[in-house]
Amino acid sequence: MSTSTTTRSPSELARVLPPDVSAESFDAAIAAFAAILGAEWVHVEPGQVSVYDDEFPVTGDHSYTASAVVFPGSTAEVQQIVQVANEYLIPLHAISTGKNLGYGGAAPRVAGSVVVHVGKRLNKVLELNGKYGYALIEPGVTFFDLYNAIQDAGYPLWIDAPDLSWGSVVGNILDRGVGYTPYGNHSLWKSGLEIVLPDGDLLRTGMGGLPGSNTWQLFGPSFGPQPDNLFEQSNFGIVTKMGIQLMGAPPAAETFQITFENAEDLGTIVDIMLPLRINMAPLQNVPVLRNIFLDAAQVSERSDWYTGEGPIPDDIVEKMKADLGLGYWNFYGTVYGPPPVVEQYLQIIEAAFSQIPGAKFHTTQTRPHSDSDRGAHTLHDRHKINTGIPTVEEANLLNWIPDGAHMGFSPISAPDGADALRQFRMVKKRADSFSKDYAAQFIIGLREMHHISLLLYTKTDAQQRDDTLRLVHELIDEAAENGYGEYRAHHAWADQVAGTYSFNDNAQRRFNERIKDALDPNGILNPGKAGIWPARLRGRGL
Ligand code: EUG
Repeated sequence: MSTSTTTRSPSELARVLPPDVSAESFDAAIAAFAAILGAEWVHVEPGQVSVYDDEFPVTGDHSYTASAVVFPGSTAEVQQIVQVANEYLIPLHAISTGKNLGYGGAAPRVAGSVVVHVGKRLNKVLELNGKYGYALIEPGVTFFDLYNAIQDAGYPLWIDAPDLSWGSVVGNILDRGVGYTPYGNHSLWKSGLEIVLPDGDLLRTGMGGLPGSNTWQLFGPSFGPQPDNLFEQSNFGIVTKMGIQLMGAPPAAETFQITFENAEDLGTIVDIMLPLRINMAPLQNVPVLRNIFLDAAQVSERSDWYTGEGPIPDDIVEKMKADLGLGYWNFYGTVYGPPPVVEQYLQIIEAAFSQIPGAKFHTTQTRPHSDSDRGAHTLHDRHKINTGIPTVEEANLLNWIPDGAHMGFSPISAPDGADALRQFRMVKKRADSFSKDYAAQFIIGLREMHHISLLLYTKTDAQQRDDTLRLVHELIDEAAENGYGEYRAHHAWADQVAGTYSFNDNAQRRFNERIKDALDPNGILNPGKAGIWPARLRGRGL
């Protein structure tokens, strides 16, 4: 959790109460929380609570401001907190560590919610198993923590790091984060959950349901339905433990960078890529295709290149490419195995992409890290990420513009050249019209690509902030008109995104609401998260 100072001015540090809750009721609930946790683990001072504001504010008001924060020290305390919330109808907003930059940070969907900072005190690696390669962890364990625990134990196991490893492993998985080793689809590798349900009941999924079982983290399903994925991007329960399976370290690994000259090479790149990826060889990891702005922002600031009005002109883009030794598109991936296999896979990859005129192929060996070659920076950072080493280098992106923040626009694309080009042109055209740089990457799964645009804005500039939010709203609608949907969303556009999945009179929404109402009849847990509203607060325009 960030401890940066509040973005709210002192005069704004007023108390924000939840909907339908009187000050008396609220105070009684706070007293009950303090009786359970001890007063030190209940924060109500606006100065303490405001550090849970979205680090990247998307509005200028208190739409996403919490009223209090509580810090449970055990699963039993989480259950008791939930029971108090039911009694006083207090909306809770459970977070692990609350990073989730570009998607709302730690902030609740409903103003006045009480943040349950689950990971603050529940931050242990409960078990690390070298024989089978798994960990059982609590929500406060960050990617760095898990990495360090593995190093301390000396096991030849890897984590699968996201771009920024300062956040929670559990939180990342529950918001369907991605990583970049062969285990990059994080959702697939969780194995066994412990969950406090919205009425305070306690559930262990999978083999964890069988007393005395020693296979909880070995086999995700068990007998009967496996509900685990219902707890991702939802508000159906508070996860207090998670099993996660870990990749064994391979004998060798090497990372490549292929630079491609032209923006319009995108279609050919993707079409060459698919057959190499879909069978998990020779492209074994989750490769990424990043455009020039994303890479340039790792090592320079926008004002180093351009200080004029409007989007960065083409001749400046050419200068960036030349100075940095990068292409308009830059493709990064890693191959793993015994050294001869690594060597052979690299040769196949190089040969395939060399069909594209102007393509240049590098590895960490042929393009060493050096201060004089800034274009090598991302290659070496991706090598760390792709070989299980946590970093936070990608945060350099925020220095591209002053007081940088971003909103994430994240449609899924088929791994097809024509689709990639259509999505690229769609975002680029609208970004240009807002004088905003298209800084993006395609993250390549097996049969889909996450097309992530980091829509940067100066967070202290209200006009830029409001424009960027408008841009996101427009893009979601345009994408949906073309059959494209997002994989993840900030609270501010979750309802809109959920609304695009509208088949059969919004059957998905209706299904989610039926589950929500069955599990959470008082509507206390993360109301509105992922566009799922409980009956009590539905249709209220909150
Ligand atoms: C990134 C950012 C995302 C995401 C996946 C990956 C990486 C940025 C803002 O959202 O969903 C470099």
